[in-house]
Amino acid sequence: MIRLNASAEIAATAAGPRWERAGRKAGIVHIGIGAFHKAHQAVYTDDALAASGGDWLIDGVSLRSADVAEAMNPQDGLYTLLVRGQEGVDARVIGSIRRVLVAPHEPEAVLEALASPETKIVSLTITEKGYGLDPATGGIDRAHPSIAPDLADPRHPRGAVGFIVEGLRLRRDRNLPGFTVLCCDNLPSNGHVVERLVKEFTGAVQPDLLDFIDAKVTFPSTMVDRITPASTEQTVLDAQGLTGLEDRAAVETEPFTQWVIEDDFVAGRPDWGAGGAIFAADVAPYEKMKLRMLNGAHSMLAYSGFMAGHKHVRDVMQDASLATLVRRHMGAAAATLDPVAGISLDDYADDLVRRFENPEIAHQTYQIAMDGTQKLPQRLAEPARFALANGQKPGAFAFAVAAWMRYCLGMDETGERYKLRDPRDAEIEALLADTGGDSSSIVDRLMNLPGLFPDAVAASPEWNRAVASRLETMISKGMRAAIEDEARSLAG
Ligand code: CS2
Repeated sequence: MIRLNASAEIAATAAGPRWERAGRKAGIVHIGIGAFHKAHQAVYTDDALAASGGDWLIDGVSLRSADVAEAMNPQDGLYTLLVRGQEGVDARVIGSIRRVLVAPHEPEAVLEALASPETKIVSLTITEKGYGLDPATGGIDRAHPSIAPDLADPRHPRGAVGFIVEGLRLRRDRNLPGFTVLCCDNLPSNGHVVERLVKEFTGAVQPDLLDFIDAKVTFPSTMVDRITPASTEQTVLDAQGLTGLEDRAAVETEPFTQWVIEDDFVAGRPDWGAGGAIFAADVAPYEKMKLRMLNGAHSMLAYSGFMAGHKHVRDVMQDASLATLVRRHMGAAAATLDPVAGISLDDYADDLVRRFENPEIAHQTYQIAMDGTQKLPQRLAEPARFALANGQKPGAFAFAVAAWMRYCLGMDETGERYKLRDPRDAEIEALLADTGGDSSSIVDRLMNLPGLFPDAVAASPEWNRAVASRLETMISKGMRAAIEDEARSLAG
């Protein structure tokens, strides 16, 4: 079998890019290249190149592992996107990525890409934990592993913020224009978050660069959405079956996709509207809706579903009681939102349920359960704060948080241990070491983890009782009983 690459007969497979790649330059450096970028922004960029052309190829950067580069570079950056819908699987070869750089192996090449006159946009998908955000202040965490080494040695960065700042310093020194920093992670007001981090970091290492950043760099916020499970051996086999070419970099995703972007670019952008991106003056209402309804429900069903023995989201949705709780969660989350222009929140919830039910997508509950401390504030704690302050019942959020706490115990109901996979897992384990399974002390300890819950929530007796009673059932009677009790209490 011929390996997918620029000289393979892709056109013969009917799946190949329908636009000319040769001679185009890269206008985008994307930090954190992985399955999500390949199933989302890179696809919009491929559509934009097909519709309107331009020098908008993407140079991807991996901050840690060489795996993506090793799979993609021998294929000239080409890969197959499998879209798994109820009607079947669609395969398409995406051509928008030019190459992948591995930052720890070739930091100079990454800096040169950032400082290239051709680079106009630096986009990011490095997950919530990649930013070095101090959750208690919203500013930089100077002790964070992605920040501390770069503060000490800013000319040789390792983390995303350090790379961006050093890249901007080089541009300023070479009299080049700035670029747009485009955050595509699930953080509220993600552009503002990154702007604050970049400026605080700059203030600490190179304060004379701040004027350049103020004048020449923008940080539009974006809301990104596409459910993208980790690729598996099956992804690769199905891609090969459909295109007839060997492809080690295939990814799979669902048919639904959404991208809402603040249109504030200092040096232009691809015609992403051609791929369906929406440009809005204020992305915050969309972000909040997605974080609280989609991601909040995801976290709830991931912790409770994992503990109840459901491996995938689609299995959770076949569990009638848990599916009821997913619906209830979306309704409670919707009640904390302002109206979103042009969107019916009821219809949005119906669509989410259908997406979660998609039998073709094997999205693991354990994958979503990862990094809970980075996800809970915007997904569960903020809507809980709103509910408590506005006389709404906090039960849906309390159930979700109790399920996360149960998960934090690190042992399933058969006695099997698993890894929490959270950057604060050691802190959590130490806090829970002597609680002896007592739900009130577990709640007490975890509610007071710095930066996780706003004071108004952590100090609310109503909230603490609501979480502790549910956690007590989860521990003493098991997750199945807790789910049934919760679903029954809604019916009654
Ligand atoms: C999920 C998200 O892993 C998670 O925490 O909730 O990755 C989710 O699938 C995406 O945000 C969907 O756009």
